[in-house]
Amino acid sequence: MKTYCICLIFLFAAFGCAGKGKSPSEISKSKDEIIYQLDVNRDGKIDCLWAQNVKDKNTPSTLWRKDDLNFDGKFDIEQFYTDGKLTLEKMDLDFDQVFDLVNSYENGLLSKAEFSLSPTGKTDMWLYYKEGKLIKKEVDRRHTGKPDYFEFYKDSKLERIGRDLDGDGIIDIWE
Ligand SMILES: [Ca+2]
Ligand SMILES: [Ca+2]
Ligand SMILES: [Ca+2]
Repeated sequence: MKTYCICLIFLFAAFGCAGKGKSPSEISKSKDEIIYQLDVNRDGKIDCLWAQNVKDKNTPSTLWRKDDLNFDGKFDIEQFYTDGKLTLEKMDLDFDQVFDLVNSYENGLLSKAEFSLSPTGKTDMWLYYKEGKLIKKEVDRRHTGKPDYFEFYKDSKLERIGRDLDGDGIIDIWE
């Protein structure tokens, strides 16, 4: 399901708000900021909403955007930008109105991905990246709120696996 939805997100990115021949409408405008909306599939429900920083007229940059990926009238992805660069992204991958993935970016590169894959809605998997490459994966397999399974990567290759058996956050066994 999640994989399917992630594919959908990429499809949407390719053919959604950025699609040709669709023109957004302005819903609010100040000297610094314009908010746009777009109904991609023309069903009367807004699918894309975004704000542009227009302080510098020559180089407008995105401030934030929200997208409805499955056209149910509810936004499933929220993105926040600083100086035109994506810094934070929240995604509801199974369209239940609860975010399942939060991505953090540094200098435009993914630095951290936090997944909530269990029905509890709590974060249960953390992926850490350095210069865009995966360096560590932590998983809360026992649903205690803390990771108990750890994977360490070098040059994106799995090097070591650690497990915390007693829940004190310290790795007890290495594989
Ligand atoms: Ca729509
Ligand atoms: Ca939706
Ligand atoms: Ca969800």
